[in-house]
Amino acid sequence: MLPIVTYPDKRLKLVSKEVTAFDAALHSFLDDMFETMINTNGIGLAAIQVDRPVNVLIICLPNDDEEGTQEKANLLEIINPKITHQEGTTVYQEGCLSVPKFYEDVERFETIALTYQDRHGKACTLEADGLLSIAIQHEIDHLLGKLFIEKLSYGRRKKFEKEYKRMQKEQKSKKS
Ligand code: QAP
Ligand code: CO
Repeated sequence: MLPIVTYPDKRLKLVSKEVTAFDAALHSFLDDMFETMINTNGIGLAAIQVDRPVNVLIICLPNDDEEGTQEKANLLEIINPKITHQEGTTVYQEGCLSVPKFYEDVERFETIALTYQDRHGKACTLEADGLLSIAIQHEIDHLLGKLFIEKLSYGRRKKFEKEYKRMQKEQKSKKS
């Protein structure tokens, strides 16, 4: 388990760097990211959220049944992504492991196409829509140092800051 960096930590604002070494260290980091994401009930995680500003993100959507199991067979490991096409708009209530317990509607492109590399450095392409497209866009924003709360309207952002500060105060008083 790796510790998650949470808002308002400034490290979340860093722009991540390209990955050039597709070696055993990268593979064990990807495995640690997966374990961390599953243990924290996440469906997507960017490396910067575990304090590594490199262009790596993982996504594992739950099965579309009652259990909603996340199978490693469905894990997507996306390295050095580049969006090559984007089209349409869609709105979804997003959350983020780095902004715990807060969910708000965000507008994204409906369909995207991208190129990326897998854990071995192999060039891949992917077309995505639905939840996968939203998750990829959310995680690519992390690589650019952006959080979903930055996409909220002025009023909703103010409401978020107020609620989040109150929550942090409550957490602090519980600890001490
Ligand atoms: C990004 O988000 C995402 O607040 C991944 O208490 C967002 O995994 C992909 C989570 C929207 C698709 C649609 C958030 C877990 C997980 C929390 C996550 C929390 C526990 C968020
Ligand atoms: Co996030």
